[in-house]
Amino acid sequence: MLGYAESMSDLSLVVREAVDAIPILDIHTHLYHPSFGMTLWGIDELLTYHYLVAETMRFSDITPETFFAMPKRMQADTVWDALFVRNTPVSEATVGVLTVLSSLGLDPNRRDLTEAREYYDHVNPAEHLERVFALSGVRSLVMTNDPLHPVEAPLWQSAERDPRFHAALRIDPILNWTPDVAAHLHEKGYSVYDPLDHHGLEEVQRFFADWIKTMSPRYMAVSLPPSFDYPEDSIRARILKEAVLPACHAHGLPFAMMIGVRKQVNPRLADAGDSVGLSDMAVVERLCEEFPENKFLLTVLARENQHALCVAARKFANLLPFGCWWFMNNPLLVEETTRMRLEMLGTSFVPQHSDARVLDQLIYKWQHSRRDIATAMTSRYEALERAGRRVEVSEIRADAKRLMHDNAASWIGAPSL
Ligand code: HDL
Ligand code: ZN
Repeated sequence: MLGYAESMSDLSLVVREAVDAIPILDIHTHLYHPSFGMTLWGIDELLTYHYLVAETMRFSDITPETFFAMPKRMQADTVWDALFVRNTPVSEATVGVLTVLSSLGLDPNRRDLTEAREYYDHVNPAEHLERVFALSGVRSLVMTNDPLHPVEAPLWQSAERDPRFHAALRIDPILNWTPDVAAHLHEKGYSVYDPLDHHGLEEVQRFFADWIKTMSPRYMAVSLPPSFDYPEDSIRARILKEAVLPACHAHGLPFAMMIGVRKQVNPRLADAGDSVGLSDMAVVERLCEEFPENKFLLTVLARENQHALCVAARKFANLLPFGCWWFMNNPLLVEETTRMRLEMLGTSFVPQHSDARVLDQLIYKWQHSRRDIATAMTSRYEALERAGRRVEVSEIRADAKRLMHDNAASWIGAPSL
């Protein structure tokens, strides 16, 4: 269909088709190279995703301790019974599971897991991986890679790499410096001691340089609490200023900050035990101003911080908002946040990342997000129409390409489409 959309209903259809047609670059996930054998997948992992565990605890009289003592399959049965059988699965995480089942050709109306288990017990993992890429529309993705992880770190020496899986050097333990971290780096041959002195900071940079050489990451990343401040008289601020940002600049890597998580407010829930807090975006503005040669990726966890994030991005072109993270990844908030960003930043941001921890989640996280991003985009094209400005289909397609792939690709040095 050439030329501009004939009517509003055509417009939303054109936008939806344009967004759906773009192969996605998923800029933040918790998936791994297939050869690492670390990627979670299948119906039991889908159902025991920590979002669903938290929800199950609200509907079930089972204690977390009892739940976590169960075998994985029994945990999955417990979640399924509580959220999908005895109650209506209306939450985003439960609907997501049903989107995955439907997309795989399984019946989402069944009240049992027999068919799903039959599929997953017999599917060829490599074939399933390709199906997930096809059904989700993801062309490539960025992992979360921890050089201090005892299982993952050794795999980087020998395991086969899939070019669709880009690395991200995740440095939470380094920035949340402890004597144990110092001991670990020292044990690995870096003359690092606690407390960290100037030479130690140089050694931390050498540690980064070694892992950047090993992983070829697209960015360095960290999650930070709402209390994160800069400048401040802290070891975290020193490592950030004297090791992390110089290393990022030296290697041409963006620094991705994920701000607003309050860790383990309910430790009994394990991975489901983290919460959200309000962050101060002035901190981000100070970093962008002090380090104008560094590029920053930023996602924030609190809905209330999204507007200030947009304002900060208007002030600093070296700041790129990305995604609707974690508690933000719900249809209402994805649509609201994307509209806000379009209205304040035009198309100069990355609307979404999946944050997928389970391979199959790529299917629902992207099917749902593409729909909500397209709705937000349509609202802006309608504003153009009201202003008397025709919208060309070619413009809509170009915008979709920027938002769903090329903005992320250009920022992290991946090939554009
Ligand atoms: O720190 C992070 O990258 C977060 O995404 C955590 O992994 C969090 O537990 C999560 O899974 N959010 O969706
Ligand atoms: Zn994550």
